[in-house]
Amino acid sequence: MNVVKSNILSSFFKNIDDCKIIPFGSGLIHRTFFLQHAEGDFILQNINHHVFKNPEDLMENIQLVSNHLKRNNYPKSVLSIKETLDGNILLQTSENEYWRIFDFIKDTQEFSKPESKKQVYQTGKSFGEFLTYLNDLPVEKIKTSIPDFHNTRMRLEKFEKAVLQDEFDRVKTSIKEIEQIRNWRFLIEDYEALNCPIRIVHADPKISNLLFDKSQKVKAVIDWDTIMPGSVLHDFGDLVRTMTCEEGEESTNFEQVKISLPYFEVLKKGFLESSESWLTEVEKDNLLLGAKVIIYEQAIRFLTDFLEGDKYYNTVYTEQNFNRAKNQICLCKTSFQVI
Ligand code: GN1
Ligand code: MG
Repeated sequence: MNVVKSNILSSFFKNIDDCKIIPFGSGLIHRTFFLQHAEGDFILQNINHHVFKNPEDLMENIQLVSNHLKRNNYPKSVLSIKETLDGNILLQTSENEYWRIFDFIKDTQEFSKPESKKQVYQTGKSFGEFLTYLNDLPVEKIKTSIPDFHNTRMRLEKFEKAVLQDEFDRVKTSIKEIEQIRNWRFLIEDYEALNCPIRIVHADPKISNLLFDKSQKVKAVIDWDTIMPGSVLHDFGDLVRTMTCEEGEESTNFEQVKISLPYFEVLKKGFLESSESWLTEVEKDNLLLGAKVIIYEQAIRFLTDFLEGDKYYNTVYTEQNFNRAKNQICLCKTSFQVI
């Protein structure tokens, strides 16, 4: 599956004789390669169009954001698209595959989970800064890369449908968890009552979507595919979800799945330091609700996928989505202890 056909490369380069292509990174959604060419180093990607139904839209978003950040002297590296020889930002092949190329950002390192309080702080600050630089780009210009991505109400409806259908006879093993999901329904109402402003958000903020330089400073925010109109509360919430628990979402060490208060505090400090000036009072006062809602939503998503037979998230063992859901339920419980 790692073969990249020469017609793909020759759509981007006049000369493809000395290309070197190696599978790259840990992403589960797209197929990603490191590409060495006489013109330079690049990232070549085959976009998963089952998850992203309109690859053109997300590429247009990325180009807009990239140009906007460059124009406004954003202090970090940005994603730069390499166009095809015909001047397109995306290649669609006759087999209905979508390919794109970015310039490679050199001399970086990645982390899959935070290793220190300092990294948690830097992550909060870098995503706050990213949103700050996007805040004066008109939100109407950005397309919704995945419709209803953080529509928790709709996620809950889909969950109820999956419970009702119980196609894989898995409801009987998840009675407790289903009840818990139903009991937290009020979080949706609490969130909706805020009427948060719709802004441009990253929608997948986590440490693995940052590139650090060799001196441990953040060099770039990456994975811009989910950039879309949304709420800052959701981005902050996802940061809490992924950055404040030392056990990751795969952990079955459920007693240890909890929000670390010192991590929560530095995350919030970093995030607000770079975004406070333009956030509304409602947003600033409800960051914690954002965390509760997003953790709740993730629990719903994992449990729904378990009930539907593991169609969306990759799994390597049968109960994996069930365990992920239990993990997120534990994390959500501890979010009620944060004040
Ligand atoms: C997916 O593949 P990854 O880790 O970037 C998902 C996120 C979830 C996450 C949970 C497009 O992200 O929304 O929070 O899994 N992305 C999409 O691990 O569905
Ligand atoms: Mg992602």
